[in-house]
Amino acid sequence: MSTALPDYRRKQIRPVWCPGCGNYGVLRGVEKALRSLEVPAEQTVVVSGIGCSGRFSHYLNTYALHGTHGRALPVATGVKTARPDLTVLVVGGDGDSLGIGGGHLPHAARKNVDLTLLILDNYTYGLTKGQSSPTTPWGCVTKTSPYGSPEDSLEVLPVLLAYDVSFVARTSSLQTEEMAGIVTEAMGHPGFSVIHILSPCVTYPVLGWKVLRERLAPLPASHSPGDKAAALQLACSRDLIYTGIFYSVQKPTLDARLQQLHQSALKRYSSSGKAPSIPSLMERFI
Ligand SMILES: Cc1ncc(C[n+]2csc(CCOP(=O)(O)OP(=O)(O)O)c2C)c(N)n1
Ligand code: SF4
Repeated sequence: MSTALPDYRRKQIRPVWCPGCGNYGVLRGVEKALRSLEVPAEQTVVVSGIGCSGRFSHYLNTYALHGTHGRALPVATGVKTARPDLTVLVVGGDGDSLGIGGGHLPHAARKNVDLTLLILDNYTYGLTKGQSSPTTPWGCVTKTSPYGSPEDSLEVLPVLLAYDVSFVARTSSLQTEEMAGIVTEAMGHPGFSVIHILSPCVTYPVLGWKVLRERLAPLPASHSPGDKAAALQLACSRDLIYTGIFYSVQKPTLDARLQQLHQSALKRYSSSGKAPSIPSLMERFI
């Protein structure tokens, strides 16, 4: 596939999201980021899970893998490990990334696999018509909680910081310019980067645009992304919902560690005088 840059929108497939859905803003922000990075579209793979957010991968003119519910991260880890030269973007909803797929997050974090995950959080399961999700706030009425949700919502950013994800940011569908800048930074970050994107569902509204307009605030200019304790404190803010880059540190990536292993295994074989071959390796297991 060869694509004339810098056009990343897939013209043949129009988004089927409801008019007014926050996901349109996310698509605009991501397109802007891809344009500013000028990553070749044929070198880019978007892996998505199932949900309205999962349809994201259809709408960009890149390679795409629309997999199963909750499994985008392990699939993307496989893609990146087999082809470290590719740029891999992962997209999932709050249900996909934090509910059914939530168990994959700590492992992507400890591997520091070089991926960017966008969590499109609308506080509900949009595709399946508005059930409560891990981020539905306590007391909210949804299809599965007609008397109000009896559960607390997951604190997304504190959880990501506790997992030591090496790049943690938050933005919203209202802020496509800011989002483009954050996505650009995240995709340039060597390691696992996660962006929590508040993106309202207008058809099953739990998170409303009004809340975003009233409560979003940029991180204080004095915040240093290397300061985890400060990042955690700001992530726990209840009144203001801060947006920006909370945390960013450099750690070895999975790919760099695998390359190292590869080199030391080759060294061991060459010092033994035997060339490594698949049959000689298999012999050890027979
Ligand atoms: C294994 C499995 N369980 C359940 C479903 C049904 N299902 C599809 S999407 C979805 C939730 C989607 O919510 P979210 O991930 O928050 O994405 P949104 O639609 O809100 O963007 C569910 C429960 C499924 N497809 N596969
Ligand atoms: S159901 Fe909600 S999340 Fe899904 S496309 Fe419609 S507005 Fe967007």
